[in-house]
Amino acid sequence: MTAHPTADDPKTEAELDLDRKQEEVEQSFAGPGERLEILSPDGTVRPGAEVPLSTEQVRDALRWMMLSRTVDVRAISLQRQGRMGTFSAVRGQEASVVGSSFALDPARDWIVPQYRELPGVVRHGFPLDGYLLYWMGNPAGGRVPDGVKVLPLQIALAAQLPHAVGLGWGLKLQGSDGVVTTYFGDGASSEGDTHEAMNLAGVTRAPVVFFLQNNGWAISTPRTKQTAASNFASRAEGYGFPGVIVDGNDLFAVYTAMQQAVERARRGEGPTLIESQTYRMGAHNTADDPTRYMEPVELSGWDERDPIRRVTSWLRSQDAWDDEAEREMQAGIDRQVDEAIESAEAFAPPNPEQIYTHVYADPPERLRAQQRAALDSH
Ligand SMILES: Cc1ncc(C[n+]2csc(CCOP(=O)(O)OP(=O)(O)O)c2C)c(N)n1
Repeated sequence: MTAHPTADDPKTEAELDLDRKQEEVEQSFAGPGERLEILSPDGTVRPGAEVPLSTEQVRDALRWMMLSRTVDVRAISLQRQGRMGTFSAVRGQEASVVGSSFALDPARDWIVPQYRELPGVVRHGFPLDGYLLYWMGNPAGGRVPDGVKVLPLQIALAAQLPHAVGLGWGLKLQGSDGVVTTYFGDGASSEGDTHEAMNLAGVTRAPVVFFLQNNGWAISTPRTKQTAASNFASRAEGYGFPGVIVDGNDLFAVYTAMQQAVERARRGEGPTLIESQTYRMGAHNTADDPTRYMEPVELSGWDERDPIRRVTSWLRSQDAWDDEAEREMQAGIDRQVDEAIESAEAFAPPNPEQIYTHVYADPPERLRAQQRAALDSH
């Protein structure tokens, strides 16, 4: 609630302005309908709610979240040193990505990612060094190892959604019980591809979970300018399937919503749209400067809802976490990330003519000529 100045507690105009902005932030994320929430920001479980994972599973999920945050920090530093082209951090969205990926079975389910789902795709089998190579601009990082059910990262917004539906429909026609999950942002949801994909998925009842990460921003465009609807999940009704809103900073709620959507798809009942209301706690990528368009008060409000702190608080309340456990886990993660960086940097750097390979099985003469010219120029 906005505070009002009183005789005992007079507030300056600037403080009132900050209060108003904070309230606007709260309101822009609160769905008018039911939003699934289990783990409160203070790490306690809401009355009547059930914890859907074992303590061991929660520790494992926390490890993926901490790995993700460690990679964020290291990748930004590598980019600043000129050792990485660019990078889009996951910071703030760890519970959204990890909670959803935990409901997927890497042996039969597919992930069709955007580009901000590192812990999900790596848990699913995509190598961490390959992920780093991708952002280093090396085409070797775009290669998905055989047997790993992940499609390449997608930079062209929403272009992955029709692929996901085609894949899901194909699995259905083959009689497989595999489910396809595709990730996209609130910005990507405004693209035509999103609507075509959702319509086709509804009509074919393809086993697809549309996982929309509403992280508040599409670079500098706020979520409030992205749609005139009060939330994104309600769009699903128009395509003939359910839409649910979940607190995207709550690992337990995201997992629960996702598990229900996956089970629904496995039973042959078709797609679900999940709107995960989360927050990008930082820059869009290393080329962006959020201080140009984000209010500091907005960021501090979300800092209090840090998804990692929320999970560690819960684990501590179960006597399943302490400083020693954290040091040990972090040390193991640091070693893993060091090794992945070393391995990625050991790959031969790409040559300019490589941008022409793996585009066409049989390239047209015009492209062959361009490739020869690139080859001759160095
Ligand atoms: C078709 C297309 N248009 C524009 C861009 C430039 N672009 C890259 S990321 C981005 C914002 C994406 O926002 P959102 O979908 O919400 O995902 P987020 O990065 O916030 O996770 C834009 C406009 C693009 N990559 N593809």
